[in-house]
Amino acid sequence: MPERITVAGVSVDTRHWIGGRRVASDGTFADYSPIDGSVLGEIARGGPAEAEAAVAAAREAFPAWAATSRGARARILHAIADGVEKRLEELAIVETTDNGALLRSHRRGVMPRVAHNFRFFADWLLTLEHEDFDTRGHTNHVSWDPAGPCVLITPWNAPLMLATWKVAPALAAGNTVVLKPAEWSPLTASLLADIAAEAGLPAGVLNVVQGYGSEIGDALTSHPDVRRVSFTGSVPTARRIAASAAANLTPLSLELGGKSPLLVFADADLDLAVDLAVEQYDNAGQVCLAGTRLLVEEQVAEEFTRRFVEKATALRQGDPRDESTDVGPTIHPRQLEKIDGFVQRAVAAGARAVIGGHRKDDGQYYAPTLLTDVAQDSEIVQEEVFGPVLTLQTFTGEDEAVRLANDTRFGLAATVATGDRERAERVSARLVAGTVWVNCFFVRDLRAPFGGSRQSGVGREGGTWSFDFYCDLKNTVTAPKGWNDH
Ligand code: TXE
Repeated sequence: MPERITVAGVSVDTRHWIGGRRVASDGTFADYSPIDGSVLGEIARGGPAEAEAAVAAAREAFPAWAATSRGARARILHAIADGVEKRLEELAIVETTDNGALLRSHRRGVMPRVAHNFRFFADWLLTLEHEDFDTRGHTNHVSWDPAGPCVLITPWNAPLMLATWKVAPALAAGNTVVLKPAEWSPLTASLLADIAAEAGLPAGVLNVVQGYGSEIGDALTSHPDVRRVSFTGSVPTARRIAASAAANLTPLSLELGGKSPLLVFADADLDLAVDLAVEQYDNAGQVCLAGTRLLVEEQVAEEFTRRFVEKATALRQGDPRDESTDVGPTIHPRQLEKIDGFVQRAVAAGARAVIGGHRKDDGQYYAPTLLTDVAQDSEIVQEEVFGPVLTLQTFTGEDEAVRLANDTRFGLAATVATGDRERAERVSARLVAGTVWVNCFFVRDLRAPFGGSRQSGVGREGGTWSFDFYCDLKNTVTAPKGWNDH
C-alpha cells in the first residue's frame, strides 16, 4: 500500500501513528470522497494488534507526560493550535474532500474552532485550582490527577472538530491518547498527528489508529490499561462500547444522536424562525444537534410553511468546495440509502413531502426534505435520520408543545422561537435537553457543558466538565499531628 496519498494537493500519510512512528497494517480499506465517489486512497486497516501497540505506547508515554509541568503542556497545545492555523487551508480542503461538508464552513468556522479547542483547554489548564480546605485542623487537598491512557472514538460528520474536542482536554489534563477516527473520514486525524509531532508533543502521547470500529474497537475499549473511553457516534455503537468497557468498569463519556425539536410559537419573529429552521439542513442534516422536528403553533403553521418553502427551495445544493453551495452531499452511499429508506417508509405510512423526498439525479445528494402529516409515534418522528430531512407538526399552546418536544428517547438539544421572554423561560425549563437555544441556534461556548439527556448521551463535555472526566479527582487529608518535627 502507498504510504502517502495526495488529496486535493495535500500529502497525507495513510498509516497509523503509534509511539511516534508511522506503522502500516497488512490490510487496507478504501477511503472514498462523497463529492464524486472517487477512491482517495487505501488506508491502514488496524485490528487488535495495532490497538495493543497503540495502548502500549500510550501507557509507556503516560508517566513522563503526566509529570510535565502544566505550563509546558499548555505551550505544546498552543503550538499545536499554531500548526492547525498554519495548515488551515489544507485541513479545510482535505476534510471537505473526505466528508463532503462545506469548504466555506471548514475555512471560516470549523478549522478555526479546531485551533481554539487546543488554546481553550491549554488556558483552562492553567486556571485549574487545587482546592484546599480545613476540617478540624486537618487539611483537605483536592487535586486533579491525570487518569492515564484514554481511547477517543469519533464520527465522520465533523471529524477533526469532534476529535480535537476530546484530544485537547485529554492531553491538557496530562493523559495520553489513542484516537480512532471514523473509517469514512480518516484523513485529518493523520494530519493532526503530523501537526502534533511538529509542535513537540512527545512520542506516544497522541496515537492515531485507523480502521473499522467493528475490527479494532473492542480491543481498544476493553483494554485493561485504558482509563477513559470517550465516544461520539450512534446509539447502537455506544451500547457495544459500553458493554465492552464494562469489562474493566472504564469510565465512559458518550455523545450520541438526537431528534431535537424546534418550537415555533405564534408570537415568534417568523422570519427568524424560518431562518433557524432552514439552518437545520446544514451539513446535509448530518449534525447530531439538528432540530429536525419542527413544531409550529397551529395559527402560524401555514404562513411559516409558505416562507420556509420559499427559503429552503432557494438553497443551492452541489459541490461542497464551491463557496456558493449551501447543501452538500451525504457522506456515503449507505447513508444515502438509509435516509431514503426513512423517507419512503414515512411516505408509505401517509406522510406528505412538501419539498424534496427524493435523491438528486446523480451522486450522493439528497434533496432537502420537509414532511408533514406525520404521527408522533411514527419512525420518522422518533428515529434519527441524519440527513436533510425535517418533519413538521403543529401544536396548540405550551403544554402540547412541551409534550411533543419531550416525547422521544433523545434529549440532546432544543430550539425555541418566541417573542415572549416569560414564555421562553417557562418552556426552556420544561424541555428535556442538554442545550436549549432561544431565538438562536448552534451558538457554542467551550465553557458551557455540552451533551445529551436520556439516550442522547452520558456525561458532559466542555470547560470544567471535560477536566472532571479526564482526571481522577483526589482528596488528600493531612492531620496536624504525627510529624517528626513536633
Ligand atoms: O456511526 P457509528 P455510523 C448516527 C447517525 C448515523 C448513524 C450511523 O444516525 O446515521 O449514527 O453512523 C466507531 N467499537 N451518528 O455507523 O457506528 C466507528 O468506527 C468501537 C450520530 O457511522 O457510531 C466510528 O469511528 N468503535 C453521530 C465511530 O464508532 C466502533 C455521529 C462512529 O460510528 C465500533 C455519527 C465498536 N464496536 C453517527 N463500531 C453524532 N452523535 O453526531 C463502530 N465504531
